[in-house]
Amino acid sequence: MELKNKRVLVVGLGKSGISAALFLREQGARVTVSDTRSAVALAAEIPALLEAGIMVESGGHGLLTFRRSDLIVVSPGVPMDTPEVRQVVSFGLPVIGELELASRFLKGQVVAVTGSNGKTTTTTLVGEIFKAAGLPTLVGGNIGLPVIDLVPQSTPETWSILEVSSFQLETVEEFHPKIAVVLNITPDHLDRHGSFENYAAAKTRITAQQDAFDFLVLNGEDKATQMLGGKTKAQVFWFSGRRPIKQGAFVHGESALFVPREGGKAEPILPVSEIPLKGAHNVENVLAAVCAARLAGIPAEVIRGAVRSFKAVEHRLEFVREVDGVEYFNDSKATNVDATMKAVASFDGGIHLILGGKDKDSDYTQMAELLRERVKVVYMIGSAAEKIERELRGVVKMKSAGTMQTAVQDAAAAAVAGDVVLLAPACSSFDQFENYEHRGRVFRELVQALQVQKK
Ligand code: UMA
Repeated sequence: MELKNKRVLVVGLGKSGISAALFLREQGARVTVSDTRSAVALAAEIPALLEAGIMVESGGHGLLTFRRSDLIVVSPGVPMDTPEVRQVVSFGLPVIGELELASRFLKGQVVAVTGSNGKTTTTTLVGEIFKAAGLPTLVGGNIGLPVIDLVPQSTPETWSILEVSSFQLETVEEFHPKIAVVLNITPDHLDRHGSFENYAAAKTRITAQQDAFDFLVLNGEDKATQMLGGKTKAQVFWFSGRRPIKQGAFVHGESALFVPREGGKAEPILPVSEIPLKGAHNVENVLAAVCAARLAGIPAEVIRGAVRSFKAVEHRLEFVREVDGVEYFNDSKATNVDATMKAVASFDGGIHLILGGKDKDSDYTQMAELLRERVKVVYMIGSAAEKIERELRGVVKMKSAGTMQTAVQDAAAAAVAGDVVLLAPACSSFDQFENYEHRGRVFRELVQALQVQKK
C-alpha cells in the first residue's frame, strides 16, 4: 500500500487514531485527524500530533476535510453511519479501519479471536501458550493495544494474536488470519449495528479472506456461530464443553481432548480440574485456545503448562477480596446481557448483583429466570437503571443505588457469610466512567476500603 504524499484523514483521536496517524505520517502520508471532541478536551493529544506534522480538526467533523482525502481511516468507535463517512463512501472514497490498515503492513501470521464474550481471556491465554512454546508472539487489538502498534516489531516469523471486535471487523477488506476463532455471537452493540443480523454479519468478516490452508475455530454450542461453518473456505474446527466433537476440542469425562482430523485419535490435553478459571464459559474459552494452539503445532504438554499457570484477566470475573465470609468479584467487562448471565451462572446462588450503566438497546428480560434462581438482590446504577427496573420488576428484589459507591455499601450491608457480591453490569460504562477498566478499578477500590465487621 503506497502512502507517500497521500492525503489521509484519520477519524477519531483515541488510542487507535493516534497510533494510526503517527504510523501514516512515518510512511510519508499527509495526515489530518478529525475528532468530535473540542480542542480543550484534546489538549493532551494535540501537541505531539502537531509536532509530527499532523493537522488536527477538533470540535466536529467537516465534510470538506473528508472530501479532500485520498483515504479515510476510521477508529473502531466511529460508526459507519456517521453522516460524513456515509457521504464519502457514497462518493466512492476508500474508507478502512485501523485493523485493516495495520493488517496490510503486519508481517507474519495472525490468530484472530472474536466473539461477543470471552475475547480478552481467550486472546490472552492463546498469547501465553504461544509464548510458552517459544514462538515469537505479539498480542494486541481490541484488548487495548492498537494493531498498528505491533507492525514495527513484527517479522515474517511473528504470530500476532489479535482480539478483534465487530467494530473493527466491520471495515476489514484484506484482513486474513491464518487461524480465526469465533467464541460466540450473542446480542451486543445493537445501538451501533442496528440489528443482530448486522452485528453477526460484521463478525462473519473474520473469515471472508480465509482459504483452504487456513483454520476457523467455532463454538459447537452456539447457534449463530455454527452458521459460519457453512460460509467459509477455511478448515473448520469445533469446540464444545458438552459433547464429543469430530474435529476440534471437547470435554470428555474429566479431560479436555483434541481431535486433529475427522476419524483421528483424540489427544488428551489436560484435566478440566486444572483450569484455574471460574465458570463453564471459561472452559469453552480454554477449548478454543487449545484448538488455536494445536493448529499452530504447539504440543499438548506446553498447552497444559500454560493453562495451569494462567490467571484470570483483570475485570473478567476477577476475585477481589473476601470480607466477613462474603466474596467480591469484579466482572466489569460483562458489558452485555449474555456476559452477565455467564457470570451469574458461575455461582450457585446468594448473589448480590450490581447491574446498570449505559444501555445498548439490550433486552434485560432474558436474565429473568437465572436471576430469580440465583440472585438475592440487584443493585442498579447508571442511566439504564430505570429500564432495568421496568424489565425485571417482580422477578427479584431490586434496589436503586445510583452510584457504584452506594451499590457496594448497600450490598456489603445486606450480604451474609457465604454470599457473593458481583459486579457484572450488562451495560457499557460510559455514562459514569471513562471505560470498563475505570469502572472495575472504582469497584475494586471500594471493596478494598470495606471494613471487616464480623457480623
Ligand atoms: N469519535 C469521533 N467521532 C465519532 C465517534 C468517536 O471523533 O463519530 C472520537 C471520540 O471523540 C474519541 C475517539 O473517537 O476521541 C475514540 O475512538 P474509539 O472509540 O475508537 O477509541 P480508541 O481509544 O481508539 O479504542 C479503540 C477501541 N474502542 C472501541 O471499539 C469503542 C478499544 O476497544 C480498543 O481497545 C482500542 O481501539 C485498541 O484497539 C474498547 C471497547 O470498548 C475496549 N471495545 C468494544 C468492546 O470490547 O465491546 C468493541
